[in-house]
Amino acid sequence: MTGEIVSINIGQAGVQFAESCWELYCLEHGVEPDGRLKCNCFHEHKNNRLDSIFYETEKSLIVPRAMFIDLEPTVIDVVRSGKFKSLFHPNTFLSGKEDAANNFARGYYGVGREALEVAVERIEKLAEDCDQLQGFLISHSLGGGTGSGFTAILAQALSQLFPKKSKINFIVYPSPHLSTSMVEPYNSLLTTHCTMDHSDCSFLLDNEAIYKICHNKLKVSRPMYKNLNQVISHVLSSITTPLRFEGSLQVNLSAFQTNLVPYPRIHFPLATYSPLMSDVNILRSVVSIQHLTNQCFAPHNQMVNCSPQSGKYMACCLLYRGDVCPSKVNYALQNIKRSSKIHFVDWCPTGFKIGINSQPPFSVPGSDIGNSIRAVCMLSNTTAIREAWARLDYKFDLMFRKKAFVHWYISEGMTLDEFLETRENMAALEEDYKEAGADTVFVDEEEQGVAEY
Ligand SMILES: Nc1nc2c(ncn2[C@@H]2O[C@H](COP(=O)(O)OP(=O)(O)OP(=O)(O)O)[C@@H](O)[C@H]2O)c(=O)[nH]1
Ligand SMILES: [Mg+2]
Repeated sequence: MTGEIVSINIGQAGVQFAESCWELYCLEHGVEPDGRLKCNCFHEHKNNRLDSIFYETEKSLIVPRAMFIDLEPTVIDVVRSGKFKSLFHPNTFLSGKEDAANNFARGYYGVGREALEVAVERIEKLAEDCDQLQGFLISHSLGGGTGSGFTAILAQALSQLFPKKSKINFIVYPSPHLSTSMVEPYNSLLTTHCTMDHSDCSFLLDNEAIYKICHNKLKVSRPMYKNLNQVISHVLSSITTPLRFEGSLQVNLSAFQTNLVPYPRIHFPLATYSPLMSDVNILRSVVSIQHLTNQCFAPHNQMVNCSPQSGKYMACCLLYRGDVCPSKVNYALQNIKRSSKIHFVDWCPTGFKIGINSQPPFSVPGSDIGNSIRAVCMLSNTTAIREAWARLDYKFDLMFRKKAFVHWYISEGMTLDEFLETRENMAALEEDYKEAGADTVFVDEEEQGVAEY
């Protein structure tokens, strides 16, 4: 027993990609859309840790430990009346009357603050129903007003109420092509600043990178959010597999952090997934363990556009699932190390943490991603992720230099100082990554003494 996880999904992006995730989780755990179990064998299957993300009612219905929160009703209403309308408890859904209009300050100070109390009450209730709560998985966008501002106040509240529990964020990083507003760079950085000390580990899901995966690898001619969300659901499913299914190498939420986060602020690992192929291509290809492992180091399988080849790795966790033989994994990794394609920082041993779970990957029928007998998700903490922050910092500066759009934030109660503090903190984050990647300089103590003298 390693405890339960509560999933909190905020704003349009958070709610929509979480719905895709829950569809996949239900399939993997044998839960029907109406909350009944497909057959007893799933329930009795030792390895199925159904209680980690679901609870069972007195009528033997299976209910997700989840909250969907949005400041406006339309997106949540679609989920509430959709395929899974009978699966979720009515209290799972919390929506307001008007959204945060792409404005962090409205989500943080305005309409968001009014929704906070009820949201916290419901989350506390979910937490009370757990025997041994491990932590929270929080899904949201960086660019939306609710996804940014409301997530930030909620994160601060959760930190106070549950200081010891893990908080893992899955964050949609804005893409200029799919962007819905000019001010996404402001919202993104303001949230990152406000949640820096309230998230233990945050996975960026870059819509641009995922769009390219859908278009170039999965051959979807015009990818929509639905297609992007399917890719995201496979990544989240792999990351949470060790929490949801017993395996030979167990990883709980705190083990993730211990292995991936060398310093509290350096907590933005890069996720890479393989195989990303349609059903037809999977049938034609050999998805050997070596091939899957090599693909983890290929830029077109990354969830964030950045170049790890030009950065350094600080940690690497590979989570395999399905038909996977440990000796073949070791062999594949030896080959990778030998190829010297990847570089670790000099203060960290070149070790890989491996997780293997026999639970195979599933695909929702009709999904763009084919069914494979095995898959791997690599979570690596690389200094290259700094590029993603540098891109947003640059865009923030372009607008902020002219104070463009700033009055919308000020009129909701924000001050210019908050913008300045945010930007300073982000500059410091970029520096932190630079320092982490710099070679260690060993200073001879005697020499140092002479120099000082
Ligand atoms: N991957 C993915 N990204 C989405 C989805 N919906 C919106 N986005 C992205 O999320 C950002 C916009 O944030 P939203 O989540 O729509 O905004 P919100 O949190 O509802 O906030 P407000 O509507 O401003 O109150 C943009 O970068 C969009 O491209 C989705 O279903 N999947
Ligand atoms: Mg919205």
